[in-house]
Amino acid sequence: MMIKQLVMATNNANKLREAREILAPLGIEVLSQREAGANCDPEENGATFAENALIKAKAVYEAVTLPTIADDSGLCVDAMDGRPGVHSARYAPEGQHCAKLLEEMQDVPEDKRGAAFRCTIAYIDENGHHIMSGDCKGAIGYEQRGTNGFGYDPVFMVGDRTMAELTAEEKNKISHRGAALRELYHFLKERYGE
Ligand code: ITT
Repeated sequence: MMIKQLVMATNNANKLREAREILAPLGIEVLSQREAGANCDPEENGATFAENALIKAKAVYEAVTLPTIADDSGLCVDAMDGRPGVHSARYAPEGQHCAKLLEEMQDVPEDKRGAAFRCTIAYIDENGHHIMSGDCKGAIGYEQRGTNGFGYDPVFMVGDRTMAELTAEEKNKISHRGAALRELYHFLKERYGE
């Protein structure tokens, strides 16, 4: 039987909203960890997105024993050797991530401003765990633009707009999170049928 409901192990309301927007049309309801009765915030001390996603998913799965996903994601900037990467959330104090990144990138020329958002999803149920990933390639702009989305979206250019200037629907179609969650859907269909 196809899974109809998942718990998302996150304290990030924007990730939860996007996962709902992406999975609802596919027939999967996403409960927050709080709705499922878990209140977890484990230390994310893994060296990779996959390790951290699994740490978060396991903590909540142990509390709720319902099919659970966790998302570990971040921004990898070419000119910064892939930083901030797994440290994206800890790169700057709350609300200062975009400004700090623009400052660190201020002398980097146009053709060296490439970057990618990466998202790894860990899924766990009673049959074990599975890891999925998605990427979204773009470039770092020169100023913050747009008010949609969250995090680094106002400085991440896809074509001539920032991710924060896209509608939710436009973002979800091309985003790292959209790609990883659609892969999750295909995995679940393989494992559990239609
Ligand atoms: P949880 O661990 O509770 O899920 P978190 O916000 O701490 O929430 P991460 O540890 O995975 O999540 O850190 C992700 C970082 O990458 C964080 O700074 C986000 O703002 C940023 N990020 C992830 N996806 C993004 C997106 O779609 N747009 C902009 N920034 C994003």
